Amino acid sequence: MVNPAWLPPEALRHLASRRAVVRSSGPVAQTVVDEITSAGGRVVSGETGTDPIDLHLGSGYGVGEQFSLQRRDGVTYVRAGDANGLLYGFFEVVRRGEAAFGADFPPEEHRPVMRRRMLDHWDNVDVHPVMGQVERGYSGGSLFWDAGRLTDDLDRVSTYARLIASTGINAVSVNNVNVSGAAFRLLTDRLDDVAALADRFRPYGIRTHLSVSFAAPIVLGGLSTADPLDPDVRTWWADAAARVYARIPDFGGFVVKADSEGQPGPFRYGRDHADGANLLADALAPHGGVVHWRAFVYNHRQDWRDRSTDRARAAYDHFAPLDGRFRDNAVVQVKYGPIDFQTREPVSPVILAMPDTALAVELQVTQEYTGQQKHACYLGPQWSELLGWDRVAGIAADGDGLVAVSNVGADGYWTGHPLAQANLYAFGRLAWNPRLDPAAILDEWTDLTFGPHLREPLHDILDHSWRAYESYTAPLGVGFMVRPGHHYGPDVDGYEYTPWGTYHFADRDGVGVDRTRATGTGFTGQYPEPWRDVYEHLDTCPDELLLFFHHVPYDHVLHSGRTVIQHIYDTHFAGAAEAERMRARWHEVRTVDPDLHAKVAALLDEQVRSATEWRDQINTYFFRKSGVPDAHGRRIH
Ligand code: GCW
Repeated sequence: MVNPAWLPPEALRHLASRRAVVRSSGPVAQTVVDEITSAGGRVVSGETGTDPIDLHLGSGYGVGEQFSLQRRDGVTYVRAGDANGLLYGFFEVVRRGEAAFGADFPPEEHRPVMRRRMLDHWDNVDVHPVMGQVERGYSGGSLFWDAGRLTDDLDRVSTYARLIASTGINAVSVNNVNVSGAAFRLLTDRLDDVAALADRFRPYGIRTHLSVSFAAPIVLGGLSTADPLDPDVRTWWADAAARVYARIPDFGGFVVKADSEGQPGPFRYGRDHADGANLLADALAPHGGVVHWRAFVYNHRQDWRDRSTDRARAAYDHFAPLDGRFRDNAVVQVKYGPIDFQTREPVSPVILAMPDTALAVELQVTQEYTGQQKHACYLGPQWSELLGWDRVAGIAADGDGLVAVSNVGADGYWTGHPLAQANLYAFGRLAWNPRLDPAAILDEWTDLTFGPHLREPLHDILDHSWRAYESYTAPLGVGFMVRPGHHYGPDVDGYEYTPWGTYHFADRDGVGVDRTRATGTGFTGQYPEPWRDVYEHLDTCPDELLLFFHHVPYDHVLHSGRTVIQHIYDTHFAGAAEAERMRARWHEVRTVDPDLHAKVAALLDEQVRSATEWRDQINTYFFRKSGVPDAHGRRIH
């Protein structure tokens, strides 16, 4: 049986024997009716007035996905804008539990801050020779694709749709942004597969999106060019989009990775990213679709000897000058940091630099650089910190929303590590409301999944797990130091002399990347005031980002009062010890399913092993480089 994640039958038990009225129609309203019925509730007409009711759900009270929730005279009312709002209101009732049917409470207004709350799957249709069925997937095979074919288990897709819709997700992209093999043809003769998935997402208010290749007119259409200004190319895309909408009328749109890590794009034709994005935006516009055009563009073939090229600068250099040139339905999708989903990065300056462009911020729920779902690492606090930036959280209002790479696969627990379900849940909730407290989100998830008795141990294990991961991996924002290729585990110099642009520049005297305007790559100049100066100067640069922005000697004293080298030793000993503490805490938990307990225990063993390896490789590396002993005389190899 598939693990019910945060919607086991017990999570809906307070609906049993309740009488509900549902005033709304269509597939999403039908989902709400089915939910109530399968939880043991009764959906009544409410016409006679003699039949007392407990729950009244209706849509058409305003526009959009919002809803209000109220308890009055012993009836709980959900008054929603549209059918999606109805569904979200229903799941709010689920989250409230018995309290939704207790004492009266005045109307509460709920509305999503982010307009589009999207999960991108990096699922390949074929099994990719290097990346497998899911690129950076740590949860087994794909939910959607099985060695070139559409999955036989579409019911599991429905279950997934239900889970993510309950958190507020309303868009999903079903294939990898690196488009290869049969995935090209999802746009044409394999469109039925996409339609079959869309049929499963639709009842949960989720629109289906597709990653497409910029070279599709050549590969699929037999044209000699994919030049965005070529009239035949424009016609080809317009026809392709029309065919998609004829088959899937509520299709969401395209996702495109262009001129990035070998994917084709407009540069080849001497065009820029606005030309490329607008080509697809124009094809989608008559049908109400959007293109998500990724800003993850950099030179992945740089010469490590070339100190003037800085990967951190690339997205801004390519995109910021294009602000104002993108169509309204062209969404520029920007990774949260300037490099690549590291444990700690400053916010991407692109997000702060394009006020006249619809932007979406991209996160990684899949833990490529945060333990690959072998380490317990609750990312709610990281995302919450990021969303504390007004411009990031505010993107919804004038921009487009939040996107994340999903961490789900064919695994029985959905997410590989059972506790990584919390990340999927938290992403949806933060996309709905970026101001939610990640600790409170963890309570919600725990209550639904296990019941409140697990709140305390799970807080003990997860609350600081992201910081623990940061402590035992690359220090002070310098990033990477991972094994090249698969990116799991330490390899301090693994990327140092490669073309990938992810360097730490450690030598016998110091470490870090000088990105200042004064003496470095000038990256700090991509930020507006006050950040361009905050990051530029050693006395104002936050400790946790010091080595992202500066190259400093090992005896540089941090704001914390410690030297850089002592900070490295201390945090690595502490981080690995924290992993051991997390494991010990889990062993005190007695009240969960034995299989789940054993699975998490085994993963925590691996986390402790891996954290110890990180600690020892990093500490040894820097001890050998610097020759500075640990002030506390601990064992360094
Ligand atoms: O983080 C990197 C990954 C690639 C990924 C790329 C991207 C889909 O290592 O596997 O490719 O980012 O975001 O496009």
